[in-house]
Amino acid sequence: MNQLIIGDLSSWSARAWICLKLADLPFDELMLRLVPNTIMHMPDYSDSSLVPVLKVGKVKIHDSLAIAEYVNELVQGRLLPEDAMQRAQARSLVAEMHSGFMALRTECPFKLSDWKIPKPSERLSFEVQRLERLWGEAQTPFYWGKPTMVDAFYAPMAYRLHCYGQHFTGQAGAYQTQLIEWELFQAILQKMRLWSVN
Ligand SMILES: N[C@@H](CCC(=O)N[C@@H](CS)C(=O)NCC(=O)O)C(=O)O
Repeated sequence: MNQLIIGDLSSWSARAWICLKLADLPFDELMLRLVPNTIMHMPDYSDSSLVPVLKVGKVKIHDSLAIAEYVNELVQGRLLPEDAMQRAQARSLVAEMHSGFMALRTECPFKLSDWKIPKPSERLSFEVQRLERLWGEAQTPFYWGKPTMVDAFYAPMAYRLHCYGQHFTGQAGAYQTQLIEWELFQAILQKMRLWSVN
């Protein structure tokens, strides 16, 4: 059986976990407590010292985006929209989440409870507005109507913003609420809450 190695306070792990569940693929999971510098001494789990990692036999697929794309291939593309143009846009959204929003990541680290931003930077405000614009274009209940990897990638961000006191109104807010309440997101959140010491 494939094994997904994830971390207790890891939004990237949550994204990979949701993709596997969305694809309905069987897997075992191993949750590691993310104490700084521990994973680098656990090469059996992760060569990169980061989670998530999906172990498929002897092969370790690391990085949430690589796992999402691998899983998408296994289920004949079900994790992305069928339409080619929408698929390209969906990939842009996933890529932007994966490589962007650096101020949000730095100034608002992923937490499991409410938190305050000391003094938001200009860049952080821009990124929050950017998310509001993107999410304002979402369909309901999911970005492309049916759940895709876009929703898996944005769900932890929806919750993160909520924890930092940012809840959008209008369509962006409706989408944010839907992501937070999504049963797959709530399921991984509960696991992390049980496992985390924070
Ligand atoms: N680009 C990677 C980022 C993975 C990452 O940064 N993982 C963090 C947790 S969210 C980690 O493993 N940190 C190691 C540690 O805290 O020891 C991905 O998308 O999977």
